[in-house]
Formats: sequence, C-alpha cells, structure tokens
Amino acid sequence: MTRALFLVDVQNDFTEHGALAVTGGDAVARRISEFLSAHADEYELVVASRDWHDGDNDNGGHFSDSPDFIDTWPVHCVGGTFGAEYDEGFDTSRVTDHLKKGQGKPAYSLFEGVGDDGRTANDLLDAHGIRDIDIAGLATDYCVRASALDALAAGRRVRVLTDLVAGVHPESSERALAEIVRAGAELVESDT
Ligand code: VGL
Repeated sequence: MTRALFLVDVQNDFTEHGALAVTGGDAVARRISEFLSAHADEYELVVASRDWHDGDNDNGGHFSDSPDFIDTWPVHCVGGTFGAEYDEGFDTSRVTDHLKKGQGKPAYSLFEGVGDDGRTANDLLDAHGIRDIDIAGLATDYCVRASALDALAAGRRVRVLTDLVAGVHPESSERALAEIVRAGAELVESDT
C-alpha cells in the first residue's frame, strides 16, 4: 500500500500563541510529532504545507485590520517571520516535501502550494502513483477542509485523522467534517 500523509499549516501563527491562534493547536503539533515517530515509515510521502503570505500587501484582501475570521484575517504567516515557521512542537525530520502557499493571495488548500522545485502536491502524488492520502493539521474548518475537498476532487481517497486536527470555530469545524464526509472522505482516529 502506498499512502501519503499531508500535514497542513502546523505553524506558529496557528498554534496557541500565534496571530491566529487555534485552540488545541499546540496539542495537535505535539500529537502529530508522536504520530510521525511511530508511523512515518508507513507513508511513501510526508508532505507539509505552510501558509506563506507577503508582508507588504493584504494578500488579495486576506488580511484586514477588522477581520471577520471567516473571509478576512489578522496579519498572519508572513513568509520569513517566526509566525510562518513550523511550530516548535512539530518535529519535521520525517517530512519528505515542503510546500508554500498564499504568496500575495488567499490559499487555503495544500494543493495550491508549491515546493522550492516548483512541484505541487498533485505532481508529487502522480510521480509516486499515490491515490491514498491521510490528512492532519490546522485548521479543520479552513485549510484542512480545503485540502481534503481538493484531494477528493482530484480523485484521491482521503482519510482525515480526527485527533490530529483542530479548528478555528467549533461549529464550522463540525460542519467542515460533515461536508468532507459527504464528499467521500473517511474520518478515522490516528491509532486505528
Ligand atoms: C488558515 C485562516 C486563514 C488555515 C489560513 O490554515 O486554516 N485559516 N488562513
């Protein structure tokens, strides 16, 4: 079985003390590291994304001084700053591919990211002939949701590791998980 693990935006600005702190973000970073130390060998690819916004513009209206936390957000994940770095609780030593997204525009999905070599997630999956993807990270209702829906739309089989995600809002996170399931994904605990 060839399977990929996608780890979405486990970055300082999305964990507990960040600009756009997600409750439970620190614990997700730590649990993902534990999961990787036990299970990284089971994945052909471990792909991590980072939101990587410009610091000199509003990134296509993504940043706002009066954010609604739905479509507009406080300044976060400016490329090259601490907030855009991976959370220190996230051990990235088993990550095989790093993608950056959101330069000058909103980009919720990991599928919008590119590596330094210009390859996208779909390029990587196709190069390795991978159809099965497990997804974890932040935030359930935004970047995890968008990444899962894009993976399904690209014909992949998707499982969301429900104990390795955390969301911005509880209600929209519940709705996002239900939507992902309706679109064809499976929800599983990481120890199953
Ligand atoms: C995200 C809000 C704004 C995310 C990114 O990673 O889920 N959420 N930008």
